[in-house]
Amino acid sequence: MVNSAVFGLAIELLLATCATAAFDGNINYASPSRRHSGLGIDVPHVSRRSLKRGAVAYEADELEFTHGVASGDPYPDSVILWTRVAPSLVSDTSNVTVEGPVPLYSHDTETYIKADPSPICVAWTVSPSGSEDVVSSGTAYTTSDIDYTVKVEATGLEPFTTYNYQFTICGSDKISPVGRTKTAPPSDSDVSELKFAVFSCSNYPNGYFNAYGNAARKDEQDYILHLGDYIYEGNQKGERAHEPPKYLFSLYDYRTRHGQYRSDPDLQLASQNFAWIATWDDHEVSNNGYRDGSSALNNTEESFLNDGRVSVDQRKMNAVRAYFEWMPIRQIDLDDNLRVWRSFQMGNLLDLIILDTRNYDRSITSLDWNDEYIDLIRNDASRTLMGSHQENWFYNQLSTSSNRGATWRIVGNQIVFSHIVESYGFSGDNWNGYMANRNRTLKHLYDNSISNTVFLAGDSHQNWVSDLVWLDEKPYDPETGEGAIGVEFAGTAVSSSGFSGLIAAGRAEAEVLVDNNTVLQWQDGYYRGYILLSITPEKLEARYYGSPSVASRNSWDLPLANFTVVASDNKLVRPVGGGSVEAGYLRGGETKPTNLTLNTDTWEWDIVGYDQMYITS
Ligand SMILES: *[C@@H]1O[C@H](CO)[C@@H](O)[C@H](O)[C@H]1NC(C)=O
Ligand SMILES: *[C@@H]1O[C@H](CO)[C@@H](O)[C@H](O)[C@H]1NC(C)=O
Ligand SMILES: *[C@@H]1O[C@H](CO)[C@@H](O)[C@H](O)[C@H]1NC(C)=O
Ligand SMILES: *[C@@H]1O[C@H](CO)[C@@H](O)[C@H](O)[C@H]1NC(C)=O
Ligand SMILES: *[C@@H]1O[C@H](CO)[C@@H](O)[C@H](O)[C@H]1NC(C)=O
Ligand SMILES: CC(=O)N[C@H]1CO[C@H](CO)[C@@H](O)[C@@H]1O
Repeated sequence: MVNSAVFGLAIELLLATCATAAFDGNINYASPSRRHSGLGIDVPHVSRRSLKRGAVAYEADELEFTHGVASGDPYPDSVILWTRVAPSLVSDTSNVTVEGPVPLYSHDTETYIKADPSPICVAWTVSPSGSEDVVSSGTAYTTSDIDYTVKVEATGLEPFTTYNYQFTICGSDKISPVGRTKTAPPSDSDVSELKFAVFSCSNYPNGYFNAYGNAARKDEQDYILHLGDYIYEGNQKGERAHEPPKYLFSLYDYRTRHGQYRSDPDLQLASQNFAWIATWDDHEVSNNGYRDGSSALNNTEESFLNDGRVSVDQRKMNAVRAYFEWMPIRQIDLDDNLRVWRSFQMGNLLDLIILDTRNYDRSITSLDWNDEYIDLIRNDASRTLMGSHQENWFYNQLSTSSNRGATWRIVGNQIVFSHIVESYGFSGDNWNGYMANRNRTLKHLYDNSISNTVFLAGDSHQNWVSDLVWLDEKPYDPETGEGAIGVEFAGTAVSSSGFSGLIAAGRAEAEVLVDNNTVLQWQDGYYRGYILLSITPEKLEARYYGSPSVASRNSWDLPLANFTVVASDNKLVRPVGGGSVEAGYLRGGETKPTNLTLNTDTWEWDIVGYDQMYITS
């Protein structure tokens, strides 16, 4: 006779094993790290909870795909797919109440059972574009523990191939929008061309995400790069006021903010149709962040007494966990101090080296109240922007990439690298605040004769194009570019404020900046926008696009300037920018606004809407 209690237990164990397998299908249960108990989710616990008597399942008609779909981190045979399926738009409220330090997850079973019915099951399929054949599929669970996000790795794919993907609520006909994505070329293949749209600094209340929408609709790029400040932690008001209406501290705060940003139709369109490769800058956590704090948060007892009631580390963990739940990003090795720096080998054409100059292991940065001090120590040999582990990896990546014969090294970096003095002096919050780290990078490139390195940067909300040069150490001729070791393309913001004046004043400011800085070839602070990089074995082209106003949702998309780098030249092609740009100031060239709706007598826009750049400034 079978002992029914034992039999029941066996069934339950069996169910628990199956359930754990489906939980494993969702990468976010290990988000950002299963080995950091305070950060990861206790999956066996969630699984047991769902098997308790009284746990109720949602019906499919109680659920929605609330925030579209997204994909990212393409490999030759796999890609990350993302969606969110939930009873409402609202993020999980487990940490809303903030009395004293913000709690991480309480493992109070009673709370969970009441708050959280059984896991939601989602099935996903991937088909080559233009075909109905399912070539990769699976199921995954999600629960409130991970804010109802679903993140899976679709494997077994063909390289450099466009795929469609879709999620379905298991056992129902409720489907997500169809997403489109593309795998990477194999590292040893010949690739004739790759195109990337490069974005940074998307501040939601400041303006509409026209840059995302325009690039997505033009549909030229293979992949999207985001160099950080994808969300902002502030509390701006206005017609696109921040949600929640407060500075972000708790896990709930950061999740809600990610949800608000991902509700934007232009961001949704860009997420749905392209594989993203993203890294963070400061605002994903807090303004002017570094290893031990940020401009508005010192790591002191004081921080528990203000309205944040949170330590620097706890706040960073909340931000990082929400980021990993909401972004289609791989977990490379988060047990290494929340590492996001990683690289992508894309054929023999290029290596994309993605850095974290912000949160990983950065020495103190400029925090407003300490700017004079930072000015004194910017040349201090002990200061690091990346921490020694990442720094060694970075140099190793540059060498390995060069040795394997990849034509280009594209450095996806947050902050401006070039030695540029601004009206107030050198920034302490970009590479110029960390001269030793900067010099070692240049020394590595020069000593090892590493060619074709192109730095990308965001963070500054303005456009800066420079030859990559070690001034005062190596000879450099700004006329010809002789002596440079590469190029830097720093890009403006999607919507964050840049130069706040009329377009003519922006050009005048740009002229002074170019005159003041030997390496700087083009500058423009007026426009919001993005860069479209087109890379072939022979040359790299950077096309800068500008949005004349983000005060409304519109499709105005001006080509501002184009730059070319010929392989092995290690400098911008002369005449730089073809000798003519639409905006800003070009060294030795002309600024020729060709758009007739711009009145060049007054330097103001003739059509309604253009005269206001931002919603708020
Ligand atoms: C952090 O500490 C500095 C130095 O004591 C102080 O000037 C600054 O106001 C503090 N910032 C915050 C947000 O508490
Ligand atoms: C340019 O340099 C001059 C002289 O060093 C300085 O006073 C001015 O602030 C600088 N302007 C800009 C925009 O960097
Ligand atoms: C970096 O290199 C510049 C140019 O040679 C030099 O002036 C500066 O002192 C160096 N700083 C450090 C910390 O190596
Ligand atoms: C001027 O720019 C706007 C916005 O991109 C565009 O709609 C319009 O066609 C342009 N006009 C000309 C004459 O190029
Ligand atoms: C840059 O190149 C694009 C594509 O060829 C072209 O449409 C645009 O007019 C060019 N812009 C400038 C400022 O030369
Ligand atoms: C589900 C969960 O962990 N909820 C907790 C969120 O924070 C409040 C206040 O600290 C706790 O009471 C809940 O148990």
